[in-house]
This record gives sequence, C-alpha cells and structure tokens, in this order.
Amino acid sequence: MEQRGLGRLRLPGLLALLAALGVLVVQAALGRRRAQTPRISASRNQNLWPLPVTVRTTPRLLYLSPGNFFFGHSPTSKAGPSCAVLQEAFRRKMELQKLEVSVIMDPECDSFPSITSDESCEYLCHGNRLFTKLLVTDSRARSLETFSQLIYQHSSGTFTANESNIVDSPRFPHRGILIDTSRHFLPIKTILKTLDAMAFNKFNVLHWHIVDDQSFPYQSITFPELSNKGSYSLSHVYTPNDVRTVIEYARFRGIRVLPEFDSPGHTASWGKGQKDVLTPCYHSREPSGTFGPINPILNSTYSFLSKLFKEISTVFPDKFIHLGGDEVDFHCWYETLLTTPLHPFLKPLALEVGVEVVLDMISAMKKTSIVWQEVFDDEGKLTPGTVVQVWKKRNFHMKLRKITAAGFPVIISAPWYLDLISYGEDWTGYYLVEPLNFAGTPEQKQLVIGGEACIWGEYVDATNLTPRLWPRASAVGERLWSHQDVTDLEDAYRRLIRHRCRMVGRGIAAQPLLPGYCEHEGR
Ligand code: CP6
Repeated sequence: MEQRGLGRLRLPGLLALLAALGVLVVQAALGRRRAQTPRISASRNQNLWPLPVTVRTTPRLLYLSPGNFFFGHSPTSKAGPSCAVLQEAFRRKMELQKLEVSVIMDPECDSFPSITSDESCEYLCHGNRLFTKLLVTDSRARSLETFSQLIYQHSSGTFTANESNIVDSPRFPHRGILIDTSRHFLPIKTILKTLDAMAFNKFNVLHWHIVDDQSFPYQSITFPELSNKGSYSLSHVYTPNDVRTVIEYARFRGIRVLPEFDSPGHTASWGKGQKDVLTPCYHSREPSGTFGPINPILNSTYSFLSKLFKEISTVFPDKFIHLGGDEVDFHCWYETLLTTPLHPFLKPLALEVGVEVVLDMISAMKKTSIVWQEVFDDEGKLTPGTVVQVWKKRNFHMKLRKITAAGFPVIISAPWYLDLISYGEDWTGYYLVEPLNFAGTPEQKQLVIGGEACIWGEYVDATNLTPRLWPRASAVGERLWSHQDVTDLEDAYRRLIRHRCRMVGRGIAAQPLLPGYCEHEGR
C-alpha cells in the first residue's frame, strides 16, 4: 500500500528508467502489482525508520531462504563487483537473503560522499519463491538499509519481505552527529560503532569535535608535540592511521567526516605543545599566569594555524572544515591588548581580522568553513558561503531568520543537545521540532542545509555514549530525512520501538523508550 502525503510519487520516472534499460520482466511485475487491489495495512511500514517518501507494498510475499541466498549484480546494472561501496554493503546485509541488485543511476562507488551527493533512492523489490530482485538507484546502499528494514520473520520462521516499491530522498542534505573526543577519549571501535548506528538511521555527517580545552588527541604530522603534550596520555591519541580508518569506514556507509578544530576559544590543550600560541592573560597590567584564547597579535600564530589547517585540509577529504569560534572569552584579549602601545589599532585587528585571516586561509585551500553562531554575531563580516551552526536554544528560530536573511547557509543543532538528559521520553521533543518554522522567504528556508544531534563529552565516554545517543538521535534522524508532515507521534512510537529493538539486535546498545520488551529477548 501506499503511504504518502509526502511529495510526488515518482513511479513514472522509475518506469521510464526501467524501460530505457529494457527491463521488461520488471515492467511485467509492476503491471501485475498495479492490477492488484491494495489491501494493506499500515502495519507493513511499522518497521521503517526513518519513514520513506513513498512506500508501496503488495500482499505478495517473497520468501528469503538463508540457504541459497546471495547478493549479485544484475547484468543491466551500472555498477559491478568493482563497486566497493556496494560490495561491502552486500556483505553487511548478508544476514538477509537472496537478491540481485541493479543500480540504475551513475554509481558513485569510490568517491567520497559530499553535500551534493544524490541520496535519492527508488527501489523495487520483486521476484518469486526462488529469486528476489532488488532494483536500486543509489550506490550508497541507503536502499539496502531500507530493504533490510522491510524484512521480517514470518510466523513459520521464514524471512519474508512483501513485494514493494519505495521512492525516497532526504529532506535535508546535512544530517549529522557531533561527537566530542576531547573531554573523553572515544576508542576507535566506539566511533566505528557510532558510524554503524548512523547508517542504520541514514545520518550522513560525523562532526568530529576532535580537540578542545581538556585534551588534544589528534596526532598531527606537522606538529606532533600538540598531542604528545596535549593528549590525556600517549595512548589517548588518534594516529593518522586511526583517522584514515574512521574516514574510510564512514565512506563505505555514505558518511562524511567533518573535522572541527575549535578556535580561538576552547584551545587550552593546544598551549601545552605549542609555545606562544595562547594569549597570556594580564591582571592590572601584570601577567596573571593564566592563558586565554589563541594569541591574535603574533605573526607566529597565523603561520602555525596556516600549517595546521593545511595538514587538516589534506588529512580530511571533506569539502568542509569546522573552525569553531564559540564561547570565546574576550576579557583576556582586551586586558592583554591594553598592555601594548599599539592597542587602538590592534584591537580591531585582533578581533575581526583574526577571524577573517583564518577564513581566507580555508578558502585558499579550496575548503568551505563552518563556524558556530557567535562568529556571525560578533563579526558580521563572514566570507560568503561560510556555514553558520546555530547551537543556542534561546530564540533559535529568530537566529535562523537573521542568518539566512544575511544569505548564509545554516546547520541547526540548538534543539538537539543530546548530552542534556532528563527523566522521561525526551525524544518526542526532538522529534517535533520543525526546522523551517521561522519567518523567511523560500530562499531563506533553502539555506537551512540540515542539522546535527550533539553529544558533548563532559559526562560521556565509551561506557555511555551509545545508549545516550540511541534511539534519541533517531528522532533527529527522521526529522531531517522524512517529510515535514511526518509528525504522528503514535505512529512514530510504534516504529521507533521496533527500530530500537532492531538496533539492539544489530549490536547497538540503544536504551529503551518506555516499559516493554523486544522480540529477540528472552531465553
Ligand atoms: N564545548 C564547546 C561545549 C559546548 C560548546 N562548545 C556546549 C555548550 C553548552 C551546552 C553543551 C555544550 N561543551 N566547544 C557550545 C557549542 Cl548546553
């Protein structure tokens, strides 16, 4: 049956594509299906999260027997066994059954995912008792995830999927999870687990807030002393190899890795391994022995930052680099600047030009900068195209209006601070946020590129990250993927309870939503 209300049905488009490929068998299957009277059951969709744009299923059941199940490329597929992303996705979904996959769009097999990657997917699952065909249009395997969610265990124990056609695409192109590896070190395997869970929820950006005041675990090739001195210990470090592992694991799941090197505030740990990088604070014109943000008045600061960001821009392949810029303590800067005879000139230089210099550096490296909202508030002179991330909850819709009115793209995380916890079912609050609920033109709304659920690390390490994130972040995942009208809480409860049990079954220790049980439990 059909579940929509959600955008246009693009079946004719699919048919045209199939016809172009001469997949006559498939057309016949479609014809048969359309002739049937749909008798269903929203219940078929109870397993899907996030909810696709259009789901059509027929009562025709496809039985998938573990004995003779395999994934293979259809002869008409534009992708083949050399498409490593798909090949790996097949391997991950082998728990399923027997399937021939045909990619009918130009595959993006080896390249890194990007903000402009086409994530739309149309898929058609049909077949007979012996053979199941899945026609998918995306090479990032999002439709394999959807397909895996449609499989259920029949009362006889057989794995079953209804014949189905799903048309889907994300509402926003940037759907992220922020992790913080400075306040607590997260082992690589915890990060990889998080990437698995992200793929199950169709997230596509890992925002890696890798360093901060407390520790500098990123092992820099150019400045090894930063982590030698600034990490919690020499084993609390991400080596270049670790970083590559994360980026590669993410790529296979259609996930971008967005590095954040937050400055000029939140940089206390940088001072341990890099001389003179921080501003010495003064009190009554005497050095107080404490240090403030990055020192904006020394040339050495800029040559250091330039080399560091040059390295970062090559280590991380993503087009975007997050520069932070939040919560800068200006007191130390002002006091220090007063001690120099040039202070009337240096003050504006330090506060405004400093940010501009770094933004220009990043543009020269052909990367796009992302900054926290304060940089927009304080500077007003941002390089066009700089993305502003809104994190302060108060009046955030007003902030969205102002930033987009000034023409800057935005990422929303204000309503989605998952590190803030309370008793009860708080996911409904995250779920019911409407990102575009602010006064603005369609052009302004278009500038909202997505959002991020943030799990800051002050009280989070490998022991509690997963249950604190999931399934609460799943609520954000559906808000950013599914159509605006998907707001029925009762339906969301039903689907999310199952989705959470499915995550647990797949090895993600997602916390329960409410009193109840999962089918797979028990002895
Ligand atoms: N660290 C950094 C943080 C926070 C921010 N930046 C933060 C602020 C308020 C809350 C949670 C986290 N811990 N570097 C703000 C973007 Cl409630």
